[in-house]
Amino acid sequence: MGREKLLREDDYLAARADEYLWSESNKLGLSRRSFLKLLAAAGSLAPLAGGAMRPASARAATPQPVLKPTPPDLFNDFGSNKEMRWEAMYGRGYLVPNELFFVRNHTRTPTLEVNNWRLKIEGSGVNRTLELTYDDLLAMPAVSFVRYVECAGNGRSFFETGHGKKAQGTQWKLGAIGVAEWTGVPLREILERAGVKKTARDVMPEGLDDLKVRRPMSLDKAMEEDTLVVYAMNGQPLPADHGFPARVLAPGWIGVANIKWVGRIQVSEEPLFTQWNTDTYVLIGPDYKPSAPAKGPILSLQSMKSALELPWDGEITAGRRLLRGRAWSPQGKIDRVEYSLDQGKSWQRARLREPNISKAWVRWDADWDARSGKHLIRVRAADERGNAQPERVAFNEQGYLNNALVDHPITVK
Ligand SMILES: Nc1nc2c(c(=O)[nH]1)N[C@H]1C(S)=C(S)[C@@H](COP(=O)(O)O)O[C@H]1N2
Ligand SMILES: [Mo]
Repeated sequence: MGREKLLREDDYLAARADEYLWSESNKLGLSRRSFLKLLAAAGSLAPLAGGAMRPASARAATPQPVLKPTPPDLFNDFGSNKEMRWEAMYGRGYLVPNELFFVRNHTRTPTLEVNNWRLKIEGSGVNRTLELTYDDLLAMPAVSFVRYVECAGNGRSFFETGHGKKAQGTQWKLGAIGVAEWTGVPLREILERAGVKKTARDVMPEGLDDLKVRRPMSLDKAMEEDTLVVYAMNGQPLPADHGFPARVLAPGWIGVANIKWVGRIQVSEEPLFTQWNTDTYVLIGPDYKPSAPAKGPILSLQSMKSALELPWDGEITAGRRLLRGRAWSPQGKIDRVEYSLDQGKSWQRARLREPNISKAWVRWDADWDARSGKHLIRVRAADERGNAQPERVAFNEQGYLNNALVDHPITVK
């Protein structure tokens, strides 16, 4: 094949589509001709020539719970939940790229048509019902904040290690968290447009997914400057799996308060209850008392944690290396990170790297002369408000908010 210069967009796309056909047909063991026939039969030649290079064979017959690719080197697979592998963050920057951001779906990612999408604000707590289109939302003043979203169940699997009792739910290690730059409109602005009343108490965003996941927050939380209706993530339109066309961002609060695919926000003068604040996302266990109609204390804030950018129970080669990780708190900047190589007998201070953003995280590192053998690395963080990670956390049946210290196993060869 001659090598022409690909300077024009059209030529470039045509040539790439061509190369792509070749490689796909080779992979399938087909001749180029029969592969073309196959594509034509599937009616997929037109989008292919337009640059949307997706083979007919890649189209799944059954809908997947998560739409983006989640390769095993980046994610632990729990069906509709995909956990970020911490070692994939080693050698990256501050933000988690959209491709690597964890996904937590109660059911599955819906595919929504932006032209039909509306956001409705209604209820006894507003003077008028407001309906916004996507364009209306984009026409409002935008703000951006770097914040984390973390699942209330992050760290859940360590209840089994620490208490010998398995909590119900996805057995996350520490990868159900991500930090992104979120762009959108302050929820406060939207509520004010709807004439939010002084007597309003609860604000409940509702998703357009199968279960219509919804979860109230206090009016105070809804009115914070960084509580947003978000339509962009790390400079990209919000990906389908993360809530396209719009989601709520409720910084520092449990993951489920960050409602994806938001279609309605109910504002009420009465406290609001749903299964997501009476039965789930409440603490149930011997150390917790029910408070009707909730079966236990209702969760709001996440808990402070820290993690290492190392494979879990994996292998690394011996030598001088930078031990690296991140630490985060829902209540302020991280003030201190320490690590122990002897199960907490002695602690060394880690260096903190800029930026250090409240309700996001700080990157930390330390020099480590990794000698061969099996190691357990324990990390603990403290924030500027004087909160420190506890040694132990009381068990709760659904395994929420486990921020007890973790011994990270690693083998040095
Ligand atoms: N509509 C809707 N919103 C939702 C969920 C859901 O299943 N449906 N999952 C919640 C939970 S439990 C978490 S931890 C976060 C995860 O956000 P992510 O998938 O963008 O990482 O979304 C929350 N928002
Ligand atoms: Mo979650």
